[in-house]
Amino acid sequence: MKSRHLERVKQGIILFFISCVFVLFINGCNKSSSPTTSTSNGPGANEVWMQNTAFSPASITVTVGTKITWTNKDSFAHTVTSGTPGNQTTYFDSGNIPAGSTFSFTFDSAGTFKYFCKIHPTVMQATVTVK
Ligand SMILES: [Cu+2]
Repeated sequence: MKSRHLERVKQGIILFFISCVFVLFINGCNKSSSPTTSTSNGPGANEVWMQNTAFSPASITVTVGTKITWTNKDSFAHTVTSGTPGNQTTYFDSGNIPAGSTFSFTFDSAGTFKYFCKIHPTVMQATVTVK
């Protein structure tokens, strides 16, 4: 009786260690694959976020023909309007971009294009440089 009981305990311990190794192995796999899924932590290439009442990045450089997409990450509206607060130009104007929405514009000519948000002109000013 006693030896049988000891065998059961031994088997139990072995099973416990096997499952521990298995769990560690699974966790290790999840950890090693997480960097590839964490790429959505910031704006991607040719992308600008409107977040915390700011354009991020505030300065972006692209090549002629590139389409830039602005995404409104805030819970209120913004605009993407060419020019400066005192001197708006007619190159592009998104109108109000609601929370969670996007606006895209393709830059077909080289130059330095300043833009701003008409709702928050004093704090939201940025530049697109097209080469
Ligand atoms: Cu704004």
